[in-house]
Parts: sequence; structure tokens; C-alpha cells
Amino acid sequence: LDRPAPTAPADLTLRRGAARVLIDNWTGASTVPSRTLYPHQWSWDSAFIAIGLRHLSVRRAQRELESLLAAQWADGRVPHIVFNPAVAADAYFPSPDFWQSSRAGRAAGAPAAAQTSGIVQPPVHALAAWLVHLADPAESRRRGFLARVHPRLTAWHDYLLTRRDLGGGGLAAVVHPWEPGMDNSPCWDRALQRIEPSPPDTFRRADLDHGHPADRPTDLDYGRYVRLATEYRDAGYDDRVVRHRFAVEDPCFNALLVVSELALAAMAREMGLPARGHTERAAELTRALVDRLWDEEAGLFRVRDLHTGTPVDEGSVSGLIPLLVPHLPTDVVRRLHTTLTGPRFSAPATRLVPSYDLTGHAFDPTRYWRGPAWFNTAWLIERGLRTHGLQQDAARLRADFLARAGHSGFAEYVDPSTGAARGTRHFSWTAALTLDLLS
Ligand code: 9WN
Repeated sequence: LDRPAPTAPADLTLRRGAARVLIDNWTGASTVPSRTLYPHQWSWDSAFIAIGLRHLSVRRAQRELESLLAAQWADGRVPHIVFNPAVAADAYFPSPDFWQSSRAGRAAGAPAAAQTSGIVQPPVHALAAWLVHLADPAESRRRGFLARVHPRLTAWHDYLLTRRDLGGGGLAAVVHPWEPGMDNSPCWDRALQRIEPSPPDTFRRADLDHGHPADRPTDLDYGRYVRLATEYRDAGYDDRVVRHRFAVEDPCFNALLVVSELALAAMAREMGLPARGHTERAAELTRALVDRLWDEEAGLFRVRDLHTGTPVDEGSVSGLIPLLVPHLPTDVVRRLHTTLTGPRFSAPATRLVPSYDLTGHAFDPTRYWRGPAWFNTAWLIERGLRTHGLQQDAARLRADFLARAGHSGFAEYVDPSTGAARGTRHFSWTAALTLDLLS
């Protein structure tokens, strides 16, 4: 309501460009994040993509989420990649031959037919499903969309809050740096020092065929990613038997779980089912998030390393995303807002929020999650600002999002110091969330 209607010619051009990206990246049942760098289906990408696709085709948006959920494991996990069997095995690393989900993941309930990875990504899916429903409730009811996805999404959250509550404090832990979706964030550096990297000659990085080495994680990072994934695979991806050597609680991951739990409550009410279990869970999660991860002195949420039992002393955009959570204490919202608009996260060239503290010792303006500003995190923060009535800040962030998305050719991320496009172009979630902010 506080947004201008997308009738200006520039908005229409932007809308057409964003729609073109999503049409080109649609494979028939889902959307690839990028035709070149990421040629399969990714979990949290699909959720963001569905949020944009609902403005083009509600049916396609439903399909996007349902094709992902069709690859859910019997233990409830939603895998971070669902592989497209029509794509060459060497187009992306690690490929299905590495994960071996249907064989190695049998005890954990991996599907027999689909090939998937064995790890997860942030739970944005229930929020996405609810927003897809709201785009056309009559069509959603006619197709029984919520009745089909609600039980699967509930099982997904159950998995995260039982098998993945590794700290015993009511939050979900992530066990691989790919799981929080921010692969090489400095937040993982210290925990990763404990992991001996797999030798570089044991794998081939397909990402460097398409991505610039200065924009991507390093070979040392990859060696550690491979080691951790190999150990999980060799333990049958079974959280009941594996001793995870990397285990952290991430603020963004858990904040998304809170809002997705509230989305499940809304779905339950819409279907005439009890919603109380979901709202209670959201309240417990919110309390645990604040008790375990809020750092009053730093003015943001911290990652907690479960091996040391201590907060990680790094400032990441992940620590600002809990602004999305509706029932946060008021002083926490006030402090988050101050941090967001202060020198650590207010970049000179763009209002899009950098992925890492601009004044931090590890800040790098071009390397992936160590500084560049990403569009999905900006979308989440824009929503968080509106959740707490900070409309003016939200409007400024939205305007910059749209300008950068258009100028960058729907880039994967931008350099926060110059605003220059980085990573791949025609990136699906950048296009999808552009459509959402325009609608
Ligand atoms: C590993 C697909 C994914 C995103 C992640 C982003 C990147 C993969 C990679 O691309 O990760 O999952 O190969 O680097 O970090 O957030 O979901 O777009």
C-alpha cells in the first residue's frame, strides 16, 4: 500500500527484464538459479523464486515449491540441491556421484528416484508457500495447494527442531557452510580451522568454469567443504549417528524458521486446522533466538559455535535478518536499526546491505559472502523494516534494490563500495525478488 504502482516506463522495462530471466531459467518443473553456474534446483533459491513467480504465474510458483518438496527425505529434510538428470554430471560440483543420496542416504530416508544433496538450506519455504497462496487464494483452494504442502512443510520444520537441535537450546543447527546459504562467510572461519581440507587433486571445481576466482570461495574453502560433506555422507547422512565436526547456530536460518512457522500457523487457520502448535513454536524459537544469539553490546545477532559454546565475534548480514521476526523486544529492534544504518552496514555506494561488516578485519568487497551485497538479504531486510513500521528506510532500500537489480543485469551480488555487478548475471532470485518489490 505504501508502494507506488509499477506504471512508470522504467518499472515496466525492469518488470519485463525480470520476467525474461525467470522464463529463460524455467526448466519445465522448476527454475535454475543460473543456467551456467547453478544448473540444478536449489532449495532456498526456489523459495525466493516462487515469491517472484507468483506475480507471473501462480501455477508455476506452486509447481516450483512442489517439485522441491517432492524430493523431501523421509526424515523430513528438504535437500539443498535437487539434481536435474538431463544435465551433464561435470556441469556442477559436487554432482550426484559425490552425494550418492539414494544409496548413502537410505537410512535417513533419501528418495530412491530423485538424486539430491544430503544437506539443507534456510527454511524460507513455508513463508514462500503462504505468499504464493495469498497471490490467488481461490486458485490455491481449488487445487488444494495448502493441503498438499502444509504436512510436508511441518515435517521439514520437525526435522530441524528435533534432529538438528544439536545445542539442546531450541534452535536448529547447521552442519556445513553451504547450509546457511552464505558459504564463505567469515563467521565460519574459526570453526573451519579445525577441519583438515580434502586434497585439491581429489575434486574438480566446475564453478571456476563460469565464475571469476576473485568472486568465489578459495580452493582451501572448497577442500573443507568437501571434507565435511564426505564425512556426513559416509555416516549415511544420519544425524542420530554422526558426530558433526562443524555445528553452528545461525541467526538468519533461525529467524527464517520463526517466520515460516508463523506462515504454517496462517495456513492452518486458513484450512480450519489448529494453529496453536505453530504459534507456540514460533514464540519459543523467538525466545531462544534472543537468549542464545543476541549480542547487546555489538547491536546484532551472532552465530554460536556449538563446539566452543561461544558466540562468533564477526558481524554478518545474517545477524541483522532477525529484524524479520515480528515479536522481537522493542529495544532489540531499535539497536538493529541503529546497526543497519551505522558505519558497519551502511555502504558508500549502495544501500543494499553488505554481507559482512564493512569495517571488519576480513571484509572483501568482491568475494562472495565476505562483503558483497546480495539481493535476497536486502529483500528480507526490506520486509523486516516494514514489519517494524520503519517504512522510510524500507522505501529507500527498495528503491536502491530496484536500481541495482536493473543496472547490474540481475546480478548475483554487487560490490558495496562501488555498486559494480559481481558473480553471475540473469540470476533468478534477483529477478524474482525484483518482480515482488515491483508488485
Ligand atoms: C552451494 C545457488 C546457491 C545459493 C547459495 C550460494 C551458492 C552454492 C555454490 O549458490 O552456493 O550451495 O556452489 O556456491 O552461496 O546461497 O543458494 O544460487
